[in-house]
Amino acid sequence: MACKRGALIVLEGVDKAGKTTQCKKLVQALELSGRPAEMMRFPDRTTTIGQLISSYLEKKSDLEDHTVHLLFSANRWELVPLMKKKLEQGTTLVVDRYAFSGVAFTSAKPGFCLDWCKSPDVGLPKPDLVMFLQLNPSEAAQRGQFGEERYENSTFQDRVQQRFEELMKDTSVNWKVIDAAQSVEDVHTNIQNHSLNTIHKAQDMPVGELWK
Ligand code: FDM
Ligand code: MG
Repeated sequence: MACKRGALIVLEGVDKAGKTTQCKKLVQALELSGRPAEMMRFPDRTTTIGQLISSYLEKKSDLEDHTVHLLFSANRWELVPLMKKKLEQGTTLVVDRYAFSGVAFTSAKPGFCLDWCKSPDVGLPKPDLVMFLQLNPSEAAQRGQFGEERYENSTFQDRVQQRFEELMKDTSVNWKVIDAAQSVEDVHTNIQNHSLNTIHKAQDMPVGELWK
C-alpha cells in the first residue's frame, strides 16, 4: 500500500442519541490532529435513490416495505466506490448510520426476519468499528419531541432498539456500546479514544466484507 488506509467508523443508535453531533465532533477532532477524515450519512438523500427515500421518510410518498428496504441498501452500494477510494487514499470515514440501521428499522416491521433484511447488505465494506450510542427511551424523551418523519414514534423505536440488541450479539462485528447519557464532551472523549485505537489498527489491514 502506497499510504496507510483510513478507517471505516460507524455510529449507530436510536433517535436522539446524539449520533450526528458526535460524528461532526469526531471528524473535527481527527482533522485537528492531522488525520484526514470525512463524514458521511445514510440515507444519503442527495442521490436519485436518496431522493426517493427522503420523500418516503417525509411521508410525501408511500413505498412497499421490501422495496424501500432495498432502496436503502442500494443507496449504500451506490456510494461504495467512493468510500473505497477515500479509504485507500487514507481518509477515515465517520458514518452516521449504516446497514445496521437498515436491518434494525425494517426488521422492526411485522413479517421481516433479520436474515432477509441483512442479505442485500452482505459484502458492503465492513466497518472497522461500530459504536452504538445507548440511551434509554425515557432519557431520549427528555431530549425533546419526535419530529414528523416516518418511524419517529416511541413504540416503533422500542422495537428498533430490540433489533439493534439482536445485531449486537454478532461478534464478527466490532461493536462498542457507548453510554450516550453522559455529557456531550464525555461521550466525545469516549468515541475519540475508540476511534484512535481503531485507526491505528486498521491501517495495516485490508477493508473487510460485512456479514460474509
Ligand atoms: N433508516 C436508515 C432505515 O430505515 N434504513 C436504513 O438503511 C437507514 C440508513 O431512516 F428513521 C431510517 C432510520 C431513520 C431514517 O433518519 C433516517 P436520519 O434522521 O436522516 O438519520
Ligand atoms: Mg431523524
